[in-house]
Order: sequence, then C-alpha cells, then structure tokens
Amino acid sequence: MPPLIFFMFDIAFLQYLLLDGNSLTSADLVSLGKGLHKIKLSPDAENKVVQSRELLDTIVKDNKVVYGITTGFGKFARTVIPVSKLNELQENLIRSHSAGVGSPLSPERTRMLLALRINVLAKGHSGISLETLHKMIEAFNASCLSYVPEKGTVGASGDLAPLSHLALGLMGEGKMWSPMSGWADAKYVLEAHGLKPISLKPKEGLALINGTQMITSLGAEAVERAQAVARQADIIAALTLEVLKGTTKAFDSDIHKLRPHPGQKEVALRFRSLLDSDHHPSEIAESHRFCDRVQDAYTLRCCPQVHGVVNDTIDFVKNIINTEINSATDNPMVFAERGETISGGNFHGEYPAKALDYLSIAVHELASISERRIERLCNPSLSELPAFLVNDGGLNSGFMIAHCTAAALVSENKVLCHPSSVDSLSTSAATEDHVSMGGWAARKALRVVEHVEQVLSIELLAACQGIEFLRPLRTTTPLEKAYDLVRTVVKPWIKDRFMAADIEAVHQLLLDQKVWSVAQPYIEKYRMEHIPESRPSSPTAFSLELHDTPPK
Ligand SMILES: *[C@@H]1O[C@H](CO)[C@@H](O)[C@H](O)[C@H]1NC(C)=O
Ligand SMILES: *[C@@H]1O[C@H](CO)[C@@H](O)[C@H](O)[C@H]1NC(C)=O
Ligand SMILES: CC(=O)N[C@H]1CO[C@H](CO)[C@@H](O)[C@@H]1O
Repeated sequence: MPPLIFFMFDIAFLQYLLLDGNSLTSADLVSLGKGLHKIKLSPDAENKVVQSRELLDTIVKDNKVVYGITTGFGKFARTVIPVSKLNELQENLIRSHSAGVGSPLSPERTRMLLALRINVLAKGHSGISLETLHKMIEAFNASCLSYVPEKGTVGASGDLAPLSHLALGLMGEGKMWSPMSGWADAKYVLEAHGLKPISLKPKEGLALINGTQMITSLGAEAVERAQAVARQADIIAALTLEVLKGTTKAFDSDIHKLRPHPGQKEVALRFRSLLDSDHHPSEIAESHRFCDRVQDAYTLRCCPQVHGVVNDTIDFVKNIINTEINSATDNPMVFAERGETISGGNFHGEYPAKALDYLSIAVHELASISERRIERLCNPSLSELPAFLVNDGGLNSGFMIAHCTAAALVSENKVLCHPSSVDSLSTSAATEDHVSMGGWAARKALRVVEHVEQVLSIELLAACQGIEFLRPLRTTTPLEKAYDLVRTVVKPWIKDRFMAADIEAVHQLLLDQKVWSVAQPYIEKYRMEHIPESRPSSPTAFSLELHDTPPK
C-alpha cells in the first residue's frame, strides 16, 4: 500500500475550530455538525466585530434613521421607532418571525446552522456585539440547540423563520435540546448548562436572522455526501461491469483526450485503474477475453460521460456553497472603516438555491443509471446469471424486490428534481417581491442524495452477489477488496432472508466512505504510474493535494 495514507491529516483530532468568517469549508461544517469540535473566534474577527458594533452604537446614540436598526422591517421600513423601544423592536422581530412549521431539524443539522451563523457574524459586518456572539458560541460549545422547524423559509430576506427559531431558543424562549436535558424549555436548558439567555441590543435581531444559513448549511451536508457517493459510484459500476463481463475498451485514455471534460477523464482513469488486467489481473476478464463482444450497453460503456458530468457539477456546486459559507448575507451591512451602514441584497438566496437544484439534478443521474445496471444484473437474459441472483428461483425471490426499491427511489427522485428555484412568490406586501425558494431546494437535495446512496447500496449488494456465481474466478485486486469489505457486513445470498438490514449495512459503508478507502490507494498508484504530471514533487505536497480539507 502506498505511504500516502499515513500523511493524511485528520481534522477530527482538533479540539476546536478557529472561525474567522473567511476560511470555513463544507467539510468542516459537517464535522462541526457531528459535534466533533468546539468553536473559538480568531482574535482578528473579534476586533472586527467590536469595531462594527461601536459604529452601530454611535448611530443609535446620534438618533440616525437606519433600516432595521431604528425603523420597522420589510413594508414598515419607513416607520421610525423611538430609542426607548429599540430592544423591544428586535425581540418582537424574533418572536413574530418564529413562524416555522414541520419537524425540527436534527441536533446535527441545528449545530451546523448555529455554527454557520456564528461564522458569518464573525466577518464583522453585521453589527452584532461580541457579548452576544460569545453567548452563541457558549451555547454551541455546550450543544444547547434551539428547536428549528424545517419549513417556512422562502429564502429571500434570508432564512427568516428558521433563523428566528434559532435565535428564540438562545433568548431562552421556546424549546431547546441538549445531550444532557433532551428537549425542554429553552430557559431551563440554558440554566442547566450555566448559560444566560441572549438579551438583544439594537439591530441584533436582524443580525441573527437576515441570511441564507439554513439553505447553505443543509446544502453543505448535501454536497459533501454527494461527493462521497459519486466517487464510490465509480467503484460500484466497475464491479458491475466485471460481473456482466463488460469490456474496458471504452475507457481508453485516447478516447477521453478527444473530449477532455475533467470529470469524464477522471472517471475513465478510475475505471482503467480498477479494471486494469495487467496490473492486478482479473480472472473474470481473462475468461471472456476472446469473446465477440465489441461494445456494451450505455449504462456500462458511458459511465465516464455520465458519472463525469456529475463529478464536475458537484465541484461547481461545492464552490458556490463554500463561497456562501464565508459570506456576509444580512442587511444592512456595517462598514466600520467607512463609518457607515449600507443597504443591499446579499440575503437573497438565489445562489445556493440554484446550485442545490443543479446538485439534485446531477446526482440523481447516478441512481438513474445505477437502477438500469441493477436490472441488468437481475435479468437473466441480460446477465447470463440466475434470475434475481439466486439459486432455486421460485422458491427464492432473491433481489427481485430490492430492484423494485431502487426503481421506487429513482422515480421519487424524478419528482424531487423539479427545480424549486424556478418558483417565486411575492412576500411582505410586495416589498420582498422576488424570492429563491432555496430552503426547499436544500431539503430536497438531501433527500435526493440519500436515495442515490440507497440505490447504489443495492447495486453494490447485487454486484457482490453476482460475483458468487462466477467463482472460483476472481476479479481485480481493488475490486476484490471492495467485495471483501461488503462481505464483512453482509453474507452471500444462499437462500431468501430478510433483505432490508443488508441494504442498511451497505448504506452505512458508503456513508463512512469505506468503499472509497479500500480502492483509493490503487487508483492513486495507477495515476502516479500512468500520468507523469500527477507525480508529486514531495510526499507532503502529494498528501495535501489528496485531502479535501486543508488543515487549520
Ligand atoms: C432582511 O433584509 C431585507 C433587505 O433590507 C429586508 O427587505 C428584510 O425585511 C430583512 N428582514 C427583516 C426581517 O426585516
Ligand atoms: C468554546 O470552546 C473552546 C474550546 O474549548 C474554547 O477555546 C472557547 O473559548 C469556548 N468559547 C466560548 C465562548 O465559551
Ligand atoms: C466532487 C469530485 O469528486 N470532484 C472531482 C472531479 O474530478 C476532478 C478531477 O478532474 C477531481 O479533482 C475532483 O475532486
């Protein structure tokens, strides 16, 4: 095994992540959601936060009229509020805007939402006080998490309803969850952890809720999971190709040089590295070497083209999500160095909304093509294997219904892939008259990705079962490793048994990226041997390049 594994840097070892509003990644955010680290602000961020708060305090002292600070909100922008009522104005904002419905976000997702709001406030352009920001971090550190219903954002003036619920809990109102207390009244949960509720100063209500953090935090999880399943889909499809005795001709590098989309070239390289007979010979491939098959069906032959564009779309989406993660999205923005506040439109969620609609459309294709490969594995006239991959068919049904499950999930995805961001409804009495509907784009992207993981789990199970009928012949070393991995959690299908548990077990392997981990060293070794430019100048450079998350 190449040495690169030992160089991999694991952020899970870090006790806290330093947030400064500029350098958080979607991968970091997912690990913050899992509760793997606490949060600390960088000293530079603390300074910026203090400076913009000073400017705001001056504005209030000088009795200037500024949207949302000394005026009402939305349609009430022209109503000036007296200084004595400015704190009440912010509390009223949070209470009235806490109008979400539906199930609450899970603790992991609420943790991501809170962490992301802290990160964007750390940029120091929202006018939050350091005191309030510290209270948010204390709540994060103690995992005191507000009750945030998942529905009710149109994703234009930011995710007002969900972010208001987040703020409401921090104010000691509504419900909160912590590992120690479970769900209880927010006031008591905070108290039980020795924390004081936030009391809002002028503008702080707006600073807490005017932004795209629900769309973006759910989107970060969706894009990270999409990336994980996309690269594992290449390995699963290669295994299916072996079982169906496909040819590797279509992955020839010269073909892909003539249409050099980066994802297409990458997927073709992965297929070559996994199926390459000279390197780690496949007895299965050898057994049909002189057969008369020239080309396979599209679901095998066109994997580089189809999986390839999925890869490139994920990269595109990830880029947008990562820019959004480090963006100030509320309004008005405070510029301490210019001594002024400026109203703008950074809260509008069209960017992450569109990106997450594309993500669904792209990643769905992995399941769509996978379901067709499952059919080829199960259908004896296409597979030359026993029907539904089981002996004594009739008495046993084998993979008959697992294939139906895949078909049902793919069909559900086709409905979910209707883009939500093509919709818009005018709100706030025609002041906020164009919106993104990004909250739904994010929620359904997560569902689409989960269905894709489940369909690919079924394909992986079916492909491994197909291998049983080709024994004693063996496939290539990396694909045998993937087979062995599956067999650590699921036994061969000798006669009918309860299937759902097998799908669940393999789904977990995909979520933990285990299938990728066993094959990746072989892919990278092949890359180094066949693509001279990919050879690292130093081993460290190589390890960093391989790792998605830059060490902090
Ligand atoms: C968020 O900012 C936009 C732009 O000023 C504004 O229209 C909207 O009303 C703000 N949100 C709230 C709750 O006021
Ligand atoms: C949160 O936890 C980190 C790590 O223990 C600590 O450094 C930081 O000061 C804590 N922040 C607050 C505001 O309590
Ligand atoms: C999301 C993903 O895995 N993207 C990969 C697409 O392919 C390029 C190579 O061209 C990789 O660098 C990306 O990581």
